[in-house]
Amino acid sequence: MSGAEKHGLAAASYQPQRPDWTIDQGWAQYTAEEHATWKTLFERQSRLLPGRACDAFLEGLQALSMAADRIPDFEQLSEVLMRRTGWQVVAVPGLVPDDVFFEHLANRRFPAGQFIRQAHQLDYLQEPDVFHDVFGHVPMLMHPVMADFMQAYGQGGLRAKAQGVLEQLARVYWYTVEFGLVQQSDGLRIYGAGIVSSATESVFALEDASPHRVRFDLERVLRTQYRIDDFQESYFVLPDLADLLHLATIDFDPYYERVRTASSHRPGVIVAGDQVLTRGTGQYHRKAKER
Ligand code: HBI
Ligand code: FE
Repeated sequence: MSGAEKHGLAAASYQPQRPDWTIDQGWAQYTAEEHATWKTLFERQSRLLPGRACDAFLEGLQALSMAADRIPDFEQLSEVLMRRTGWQVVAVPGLVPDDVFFEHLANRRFPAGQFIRQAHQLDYLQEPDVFHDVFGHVPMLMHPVMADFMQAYGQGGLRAKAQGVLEQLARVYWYTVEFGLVQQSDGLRIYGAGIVSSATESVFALEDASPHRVRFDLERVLRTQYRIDDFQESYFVLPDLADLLHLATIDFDPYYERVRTASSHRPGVIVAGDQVLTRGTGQYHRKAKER
């Protein structure tokens, strides 16, 4: 492992050795400090998530029996995951090109960042590291519906790229897999990996008065921009996780036809037709702009 990889600078400068961009996880090379970073993050989220993350996430996490005190070994995770939903976890240096990413998903391989964030970046980082990818995504891959949805996204991603609508499709991934909320019988819950892997956003997404919470609608989401630099201004809520199964099986082409030429929505707006669960005050992002 090069110094650049260890420090998470990998993707920009990295020359893939293998065409699929996978690397060895090199589990034995993680330092005590890196395992300690995992432990800090793991324990913090384990305290926050009961009552906030959806049942499927909490059950998946439990069944994977990840330890608090060390970064998981991908081969061990893959064994459990393979038995449950036929998925594997493979190591990559960081972000990989879209087509490489989609090709993995289409084959039920989840590419997880090998590196872990440094102790001074516990709350925010640009590239997906092992905590975001493994703690955030892998528990949901234990759920058969998410397992099928992610594979369909990989297949659909290759097609959307060819049709020039990848920007629109990526919004669906963003507002479901990364930042999705779901209506559970006992309340609103998180299933998005970007939220469950963030201490601050786990609270903000559910409890803050600032963001909008709007019922998920495919065409609306295909047209909605998102932000990658801060909390979301709007969250989209699925009535049921099983709705992802519908999204995994329908033909997107008629939607692409309509949204290809349509204008896009800014992240913080409410539009005609929205089923609004919470109309946000927008206060957080207004203040952020002044900072
Ligand atoms: N690579 N490792 C990794 N993880 C991602 O989530 C990822 C990626 N490459 C591209 C990508 N995501 C997205 O931009 C696509 O969903 C469009
Ligand atoms: Fe992610």
